[in-house]
Amino acid sequence: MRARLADRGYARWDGRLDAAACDALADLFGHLPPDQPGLRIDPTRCAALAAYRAIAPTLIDLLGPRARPVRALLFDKRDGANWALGWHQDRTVKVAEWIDVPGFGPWTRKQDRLHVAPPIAVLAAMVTVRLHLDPVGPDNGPLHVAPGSHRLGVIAEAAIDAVVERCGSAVCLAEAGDIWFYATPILHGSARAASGRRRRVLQMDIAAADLPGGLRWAADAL
Ligand SMILES: O=C(O)CCC(=O)C(=O)O
Repeated sequence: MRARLADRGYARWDGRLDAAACDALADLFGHLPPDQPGLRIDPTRCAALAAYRAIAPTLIDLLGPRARPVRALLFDKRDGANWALGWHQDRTVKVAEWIDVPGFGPWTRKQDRLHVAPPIAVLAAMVTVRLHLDPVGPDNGPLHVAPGSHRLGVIAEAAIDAVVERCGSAVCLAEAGDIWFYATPILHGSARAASGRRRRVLQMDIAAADLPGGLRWAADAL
């Protein structure tokens, strides 16, 4: 896993979640309003899930003993809440307070949420995991990634097409219970799902390090 993640920037977990772990995850999706594609959930709650406990040893092996979820999102792609996302890097983290620290910015504040783009080294030290509750075939809005793009630092908008051309693209298909691991800065995107198909995913960003200069992950302040 470590070598695959370092080299290509993505890897499927060697195991698969069992039915009980999937059922507990499915319960989380009960809180999602029918027309809403995604929902942020409390990342500290995720650490208690059987699904998280199953992958915790791998995360600790990758990032160290302080590996913990710092952001968690439920995605439910389906009729009525379907979307496509073009190629992009996830560039922001959610923090507890605004403290001006060199290398951090720009800042955005929406309702109670404060996000900042950190130096790329912060993102490069993170792993993103996606836990799948439904089979994901080519027509079901799978994630596409550009292998190796996680090693290229911040990729300017204007350079994205050329990077994808150079790196190529890989499709992350899944069976129910599969888990994909990504280097957080990897270029990725996804297409709409075909009509009548559902694609539920719990996505978590995992970090082990504290932020510098007194900044705190929002998750650590919950
Ligand atoms: O799940 C998806 O379809 C895309 C998610 C994504 O690109 C993101 O969270 O940045």
